[in-house]
Amino acid sequence: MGIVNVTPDSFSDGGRHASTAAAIAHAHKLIEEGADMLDIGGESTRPGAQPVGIREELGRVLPVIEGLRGAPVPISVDTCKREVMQAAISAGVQMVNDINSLQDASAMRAVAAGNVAVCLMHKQGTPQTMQQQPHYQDVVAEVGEFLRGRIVAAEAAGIARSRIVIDPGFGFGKTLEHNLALLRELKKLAGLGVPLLAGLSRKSMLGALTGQDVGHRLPASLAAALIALQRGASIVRVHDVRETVDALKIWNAVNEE
Ligand code: PT1
Repeated sequence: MGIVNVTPDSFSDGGRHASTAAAIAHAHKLIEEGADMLDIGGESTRPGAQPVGIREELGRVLPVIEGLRGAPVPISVDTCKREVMQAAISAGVQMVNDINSLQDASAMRAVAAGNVAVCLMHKQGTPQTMQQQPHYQDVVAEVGEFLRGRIVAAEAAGIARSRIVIDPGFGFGKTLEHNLALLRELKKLAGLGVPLLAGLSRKSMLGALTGQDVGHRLPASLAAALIALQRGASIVRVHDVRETVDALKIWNAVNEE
């Protein structure tokens, strides 16, 4: 899964058009590099990020989704807002990636009615404050219990199990030790019986381990993606598609024997 962030272009006064065109061009580049799906997001959820209003987020992601109509890979929308989900579903996305795990009942209904896939992700707290004091007794058990509950809730709302993907939410209200425990024991989450998505690309846990700033975390990101796949992930959400595809070619070749 290739990441396409749609953020306002602070340099261009052409405003929306420049960032829309840049995001669509980037999406095409990721497809050419071998992405099997794309995740389009208009609201940052990294630690400390500020929320974006509905109109602003819609204005960012919808033109990109519309511009990608007919693309040869499925498109996911990264949002926790019901209005954005509905508009994106009408515009043809095949998946909703909700870091809030459809805990908003209207978001749950929108996805159920829309007949699309969904990624249910664990987080503790909200992006503004989640890294202040993450706390768990047993992070792997608690994340697993949460995700199990969300699968049950989604199925009860009419979302078929075959349309559900789960995600431990690396970096979302987790210390380095919590993130490492989740990666180490990812197999336990794979045991919940639905495909597992892992988003580790360029995250601060990799910076904490390597001392590298965000622009120099590609080697760490490749290692993390491979480890996640070896431990049961089916989808890796990454910025660097070409490099990740190459790494996976080695893993696939070895596994074919
Ligand atoms: C993710 C994810 C996401 N991550 C899914 N969606 C982000 N399903 C956005 C850091 O610690 O893992 N899974 N959508 C980006 N969020 C973060 C969080 C970015 C933490 C950076 C960090 O650096």
